[in-house]
Amino acid sequence: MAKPGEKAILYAFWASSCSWRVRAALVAKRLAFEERPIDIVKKKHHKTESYRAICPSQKVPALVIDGETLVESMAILQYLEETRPQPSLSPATPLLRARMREIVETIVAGIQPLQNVGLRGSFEHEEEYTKFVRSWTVRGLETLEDLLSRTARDRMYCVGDQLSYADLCLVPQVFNAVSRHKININTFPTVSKLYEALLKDNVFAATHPEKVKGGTQ
Ligand SMILES: N[C@@H](CCC(=O)N[C@@H](CS)C(=O)NCC(=O)O)C(=O)O
Repeated sequence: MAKPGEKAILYAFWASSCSWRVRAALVAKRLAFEERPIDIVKKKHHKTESYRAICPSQKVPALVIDGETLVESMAILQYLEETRPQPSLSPATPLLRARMREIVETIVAGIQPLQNVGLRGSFEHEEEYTKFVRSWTVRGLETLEDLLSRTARDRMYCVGDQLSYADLCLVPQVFNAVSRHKININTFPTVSKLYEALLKDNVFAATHPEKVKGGTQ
């Protein structure tokens, strides 16, 4: 278990959007960490009792830091922000923070749970699952396009002039939409412009799933 001052341990799956949020936050905040792969697709490491002892929901991610084990990606991001405020991932004004949370909620409540790989077992046929996850992802992208066209027009980030939780949630979710769900994001011009620009940012380039795939970072 990582004690205060030691390297953090991130339990994560390379293709998981929730894992990418935390991986990117650790890099943005320049924190040393080791990634321990939890395969949630083929080997199903997350279904083991030993992983359940780490994360009761048996989902990724989990982060061991400061001698504690934390679960739920947004709780982890909040903890990192409160314990390591610089560089900040939260805008300075209440209004911009509200705008950031509008985007975050659209993704963490309105898209991610409705396309989670764990839902597959609730559908008899792959096509039903695919139709379901694609429709909720598209609906969420439509919302994001409207929200971001107000907050991010001609800007590099979702909200204001800094990287925030909103960006950390947006990039992994759009990556899923494109790579897993084969959604054409060109119909969402603000989303796609922001996504392409943010992918070039080191925080996302260094933590990209394709870079992490198959091993620890
Ligand atoms: N609200 C949780 C969601 C975690 C979650 O759904 N993780 C997915 C991967 S992105 C997972 O582990 N799915 C496996 C399953 O549901 O069995 C968080 O933000 O950490």
